[in-house]
Amino acid sequence: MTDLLTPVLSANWADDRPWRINNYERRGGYDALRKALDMQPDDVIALVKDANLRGRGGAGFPTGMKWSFVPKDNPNPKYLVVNADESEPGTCKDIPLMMASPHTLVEGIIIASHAIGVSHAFIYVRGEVLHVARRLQQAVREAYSAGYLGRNILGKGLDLELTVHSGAGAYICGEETALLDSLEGRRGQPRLRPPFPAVAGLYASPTVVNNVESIASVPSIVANGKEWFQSMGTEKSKGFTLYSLSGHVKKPGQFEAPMGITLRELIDLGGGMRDGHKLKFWTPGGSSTPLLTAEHMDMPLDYEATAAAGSMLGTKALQCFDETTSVVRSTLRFVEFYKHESCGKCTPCREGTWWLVQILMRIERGEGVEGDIEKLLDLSENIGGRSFCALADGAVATVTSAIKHFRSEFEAGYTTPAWELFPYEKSALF
Ligand code: L3W
Repeated sequence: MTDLLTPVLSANWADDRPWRINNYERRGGYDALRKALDMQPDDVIALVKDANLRGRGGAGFPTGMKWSFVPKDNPNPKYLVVNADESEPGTCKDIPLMMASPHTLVEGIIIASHAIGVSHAFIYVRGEVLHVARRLQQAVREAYSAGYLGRNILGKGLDLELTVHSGAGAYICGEETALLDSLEGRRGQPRLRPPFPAVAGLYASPTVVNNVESIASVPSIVANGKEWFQSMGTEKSKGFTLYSLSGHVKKPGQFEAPMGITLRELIDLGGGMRDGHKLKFWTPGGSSTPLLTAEHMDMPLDYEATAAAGSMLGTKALQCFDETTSVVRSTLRFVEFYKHESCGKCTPCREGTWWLVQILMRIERGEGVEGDIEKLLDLSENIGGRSFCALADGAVATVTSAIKHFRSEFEAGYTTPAWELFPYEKSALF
C-alpha cells in the first residue's frame, strides 16, 4: 500500500528537527533556489505553467497562469501573499507542513518572488496557531542570516523582504480579498472581484495570493522539472498533493499521494474504518464541498472526477463518517460554523445561514414541520451565488448535498429526534 505514497513535501517530516535550516540544506534545500535564480523570471513562470501545478487552497486555479496575470507595466510594487490561514473544517495540511518544513515554503516564496518580480512577500498565518507563527519567524530569521532573504540574494541581484503576519482568528480571512483587507489593518471582509488581486490587491497593487502547499510545491518542480511533476496524477490534474484523512478511520493524518488516488486507497492507508463500522458519507475537500457517499469511494480524487460527481476536490480534506453518524446533526454542525464565521457583509449569507440553523435545529430535535426540507432547499437557492465570496456557497453545499443523498433522514426529523436515531455514545465524533 505504501507504494501509493509520493512523499515530496513530507519527505523530511520524520527527520531530526527538519525545520532547522542546516537540516533542510543537508537534504538539498535551497538548491532549487540557486537553479531558479539562474533562470529568467519568465522561464520560471513558464515552467510552473507547463507543469500544470494547480492551486492547492481549494479552487485549483493554475498557479503559473495566476503569476502571468500580474501586469508588467504597472508602476506599483508587486506583492506575493501566502495564504496560511488554514481553517476550513477538516483541513489540516498547511499547518503540519509549516511546522515540519517551513523552509520549503520560504524557498518557494523566494523562487515565486523572483518569477513575479516581487520585493516584499507576506505569509498571512491563522491567528490561533501561535506555534506556527513562531516556527515561521524562526525560519525567516535563519533564511535572512544565510543570505536567502534581504538584499542581493546569493549575489544574484534579487532583493526580498519577507514578513510573517498573524491574523486574529476569523475563517473569512482565508478568503483572499478579506485576507488582504486584514493585512492592510482593516476588518477582514471580502471585496468584489474583479478586479482580481493579480491586478489590484494589497494596497491596490498587483498581488499574487497563493496557498501554502502551492508555493511549497514550487522548489521540487524547479529541481526535478515539469516532466517529473506531470508523471504523477491524472490527465488534467497533475502532481502529488497532501490529503488530510480524518474522522472514523483508524489512523487519521496526512497522506502525500498523487492526484487521482481514491478514497478507498487512502482509507486503506489509514488502517481502514474503525472496527465493525463502514463508511456512510465523506467530504472530498472540507465542509465547503458537497458531501459524497460510499458509492464514490473508487472515484479518482482529482478536480475533474469530483466535479463530475457533483462535488469538488477543494482542500482534499477527507472527513469520513460511519453509519453511526446522523447526517442531520453533522449538517447542522457544519452550518453553525458558517453562521458563526459569516462576516455579515452580504445579507443572504448573514441572514440565510441563521435561518438554515433554525430549521436544521428543529429537524434535529424531531420537531421538523411539513415543508421544512423544501424551505431548506429554497433558502439554499437564495443564498448560494448571491454573496461576494464562497463562504455562503460552502454553507449551502453541505445542506443540499445532504438532502440529495439522505433525504429520508431529514424526513425522519419531522417526528423523531436525531439522538434517538443516532445515539451520541455510538459516535466517536459528536
Ligand atoms: C485573475 C482572473 N485571477 C480567478 C484567481 C482568484 C483566486 C483563484 C481562485 O475560493 C475555493 C472555494 C472554497 N484573473 C481570475 C483570477 N482568479 N479568476 O484564482 O478563485 P476562485 O474564485 O475560483 O476561488 P476562491 O475564492 O479562492 C476557494 C474552497 O476553495 N475551499 C476553501 C477552503 C478554505 C481554506 C482555508 O482553510 N483557508 O482553504 C474548500 O474546498 O469553498 O470554493 O486566487 O483571484 N480572471
